[in-house]
Amino acid sequence: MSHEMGGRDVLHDLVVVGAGPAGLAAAVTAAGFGLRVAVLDTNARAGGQYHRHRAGRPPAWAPLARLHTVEHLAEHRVWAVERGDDHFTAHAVAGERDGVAVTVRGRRLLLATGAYDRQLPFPGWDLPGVFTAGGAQALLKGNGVAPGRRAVVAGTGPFLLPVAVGLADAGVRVLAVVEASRPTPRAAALAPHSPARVVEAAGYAAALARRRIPYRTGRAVIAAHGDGGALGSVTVARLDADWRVRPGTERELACDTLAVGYGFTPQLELAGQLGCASTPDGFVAVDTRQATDLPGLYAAGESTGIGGAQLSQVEGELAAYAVAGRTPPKALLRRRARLTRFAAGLRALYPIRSGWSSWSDEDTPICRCEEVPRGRIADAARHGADDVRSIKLLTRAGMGWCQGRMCAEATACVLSDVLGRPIAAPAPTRAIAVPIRLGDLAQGAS
Ligand SMILES: Cc1cc2nc3c(=O)[nH]c(=O)nc-3n(C[C@H](O)[C@@H](O)[C@H](O)COP(=O)(O)OP(=O)(O)OC[C@H]3O[C@@H](n4cnc5c(N)ncnc54)[C@H](O)[C@@H]3O)c2cc1C
Repeated sequence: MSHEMGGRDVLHDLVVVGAGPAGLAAAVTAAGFGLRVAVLDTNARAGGQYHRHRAGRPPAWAPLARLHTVEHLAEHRVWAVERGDDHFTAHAVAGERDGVAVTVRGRRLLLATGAYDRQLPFPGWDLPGVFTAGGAQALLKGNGVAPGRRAVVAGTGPFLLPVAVGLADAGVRVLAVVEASRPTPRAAALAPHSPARVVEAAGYAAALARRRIPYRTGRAVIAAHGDGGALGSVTVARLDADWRVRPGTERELACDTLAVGYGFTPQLELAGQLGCASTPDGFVAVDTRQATDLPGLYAAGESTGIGGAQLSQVEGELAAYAVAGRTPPKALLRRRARLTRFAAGLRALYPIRSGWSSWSDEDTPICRCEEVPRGRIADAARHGADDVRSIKLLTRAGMGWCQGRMCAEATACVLSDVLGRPIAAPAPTRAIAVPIRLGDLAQGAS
């Protein structure tokens, strides 16, 4: 088995999984305290989702300039983490093709694995031309590629704004931003908690206005229609307070691209492997030092709560103080408290309402990997399946490439609709966190 620098023989003070705002801020802060740090990330370039950038075009972000102070293991997919008596081991596969098994050990481990886009199924959401909002943005930011020519941006939350502006900047004609929620004037009360974010949002709003891109609230894309296999148009409808369609309000918009996102879901596979405690709403539970309930294990960023890049960075820095046994500056603690209040306020402004599940019909695919339609899941529920795992065994929903990351929550909602009581999507407890080949598994295990 081959190993890179940072293999079994070196015991780091801190191993970080995830080079986004949280992980990288933690890594460079800990390195600044003299700790030996390794940071592993799936991507070729550090920065995570917010600071995603193209080769040769680094964003202006201070921790990236200090990347040389840590051992940055790019293109390392961590598929398992283990806890020994006095250290943690991360098992990764390095490189895109013909992956090389790499193990990295550390006295402390920080999980900063972020989140991914949350999707709500509707007829046609599997058509070519329908992107997650984050996917469309990743193409623009990471590859400089515009996904199409005429786009609609839909879903809920402030993240739709940078996606729409990014598309417009890239020359895409953005027909509308379709926001399912109805943010109220109460939003103004959040401004003192994060003036920088408010200025950022105002900048996006001004950019939309300049380009005459309409921002429609209380509406959703409830269906996408194919034109010779690819996206040709979408149906936009007004919603009631529970997100059910107001009959007679449906309008069709011709477009070749739909970027759609309903917030974010935390990436919890590695935390699930170690069995650390979670919060009632399904995030990694941490204390004020960003420590989990397992000694030596820390978590920061979106995996501990959806709160934006600035909060993730502050949490990462606080985790580094804790790992180094230092007292954090009071200003940093105050900043976290302010940003946490801002994030909680935003979540309250953009909730997901249960009426969305009425947008899908019997034929709508819920699990796209295994092509399992809503009707088959409902049938299995009527035949006695009363949890997401039984549905998986009976219908294969959640058994494909994404292993339920995209469909587990929607499957639980369909089940809840049929059974008439709330059903929760199970927390991930997979022995293998990311798709790897059997050969990689054999190498890593030997
Ligand atoms: C697709 C997407 C786009 C976003 N765009 C914006 C935006 O434009 N503006 C905004 O304000 N917020 C945006 N957000 C929200 C955003 O995630 C941030 O608030 C911020 O980037 C969170 O920082 P983080 O460090 O917690 O996670 P991230 O930035 O998500 O970083 C996590 C890193 O961990 C890595 N990782 C995860 N699992 C593994 C593993 N098993 N092995 C190795 N590496 C792993 C990932 O590749 C990633 O680089 C976006 C979120 C997503 C999901």
